[in-house]
Amino acid sequence: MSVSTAAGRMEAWSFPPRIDASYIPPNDQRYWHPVRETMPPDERDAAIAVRLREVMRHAYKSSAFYKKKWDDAGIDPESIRSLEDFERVPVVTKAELRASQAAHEPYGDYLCVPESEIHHIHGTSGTTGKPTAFAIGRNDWQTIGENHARILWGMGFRPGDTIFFGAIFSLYLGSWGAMSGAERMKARSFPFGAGAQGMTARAAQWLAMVKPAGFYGTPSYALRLAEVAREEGYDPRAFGLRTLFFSGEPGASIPSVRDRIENEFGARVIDTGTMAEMTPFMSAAGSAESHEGMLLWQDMVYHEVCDPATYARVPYGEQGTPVYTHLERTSQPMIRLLSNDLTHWVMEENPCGRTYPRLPKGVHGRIDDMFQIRGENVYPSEIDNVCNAIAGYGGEHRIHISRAQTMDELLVRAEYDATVAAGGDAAIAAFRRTLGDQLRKVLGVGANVEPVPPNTYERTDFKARRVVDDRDLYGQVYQSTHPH
Ligand code: 8LH
Repeated sequence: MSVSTAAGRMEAWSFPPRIDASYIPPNDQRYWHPVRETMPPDERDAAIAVRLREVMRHAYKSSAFYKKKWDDAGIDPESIRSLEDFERVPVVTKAELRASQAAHEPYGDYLCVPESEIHHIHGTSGTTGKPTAFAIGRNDWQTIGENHARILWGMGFRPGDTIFFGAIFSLYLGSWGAMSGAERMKARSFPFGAGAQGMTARAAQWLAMVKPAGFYGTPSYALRLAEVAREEGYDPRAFGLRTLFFSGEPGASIPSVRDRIENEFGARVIDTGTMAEMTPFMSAAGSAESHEGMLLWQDMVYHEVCDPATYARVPYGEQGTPVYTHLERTSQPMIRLLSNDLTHWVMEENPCGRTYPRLPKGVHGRIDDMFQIRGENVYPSEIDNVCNAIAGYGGEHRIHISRAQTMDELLVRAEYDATVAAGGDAAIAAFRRTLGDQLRKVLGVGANVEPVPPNTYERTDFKARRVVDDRDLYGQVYQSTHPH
């Protein structure tokens, strides 16, 4: 089948996208766009190759950033004819975006639409350094709503369902982006938010009153919400939630964390999320039937999992770093944005029938967050998985990495729960032993374990930061005591 026929068969797939805002599938239809979602992957890939060229053409002619970048690399958008050709296109780093915005305030020289077309401004929530601004065009906001509606539909949401957004509404694109999909599919949105003092107790009160079908937030916050709800006398299972979907951090694809949340709320957990720059960031997402890990909805955003050194795609089954390309954004389109996260991908039959590749264990974490203990690579998410699976775990922990002489040392400080506390020293010692044994088994190296009382650590309304890396401190001390 020729590319144009394949592309022609894909419902309303063009660049720039043309959207029929009145379209909603019948309630019993599994797919929003049956052809796009279930077509043979090679036909989709052929159509994506055409689309990549169109997006590149748009970026090349409307942005000095991409023109210079590709001219310098000797890349002509017209020469990109296949997915293999596309791997020659240099990746874009977040540092380049920051530099572009510093030189061309506030949106950078990769805006690609007139400023008058900007519909939403968002930004990075980082508290250090200069923030990055996200400018989203009016048409793009509509496309984002359309894309997220498709994904929420795939998760099993339908018009009339109430979805509670328990995440910060301000700079953070997560809440706004997810809600745009709920609005598009005519669900009932409850933009409750998060982050203000006393808001979690009130969230429990409202959830008990409104009984929504869906909840959106971060996995860390859902666990905190369950704790606070119980303290306030609510049973989170009585909220009647059907599905909680999460983005922003690993958790929803960490088996023991997912199980913990599913047990707390008596509801299904679905993972989603790429990066704010990549909004529609839900283009990696689980579906109602394929709820483990995330499907890569390749016709919205083209996801590659690449070798972190060469940025060429790794074969299915292997590990690499996600590199993302917008296929439907005209404002600030990201073309090969490097995530610096780590994941592995597979191409298998999906229970939902969609023919997308999948990240069976979601996104494992940031490459920077990985550390080495006696030659073994260790991910914070593996430690999260062990802690959450241990009976008597109190809900929070911290991972300390330090350097004693020349070797890195790992110390896990983990809260025990009230039951362990009631059992006294013997129960605490048993908790320490079990956690130590499990960590050794899973990580392949020993870790020091220090049990700490319930509620030692602050909970978060947003993304958890559990790693305390003291090696820099060691480095500074080392350098000051070993002048060269
Ligand atoms: C994840 C996940 C996930 C994000 N599993 N790690 O929430 C989605 C968007 C809006 C977001 O959080 O964007 P932001 O603030 O730019 O952060 C992106 C990073 O967050 C990403 O590179 C990952 O390291 C992490 N992340 N969703 C695991 N489902």
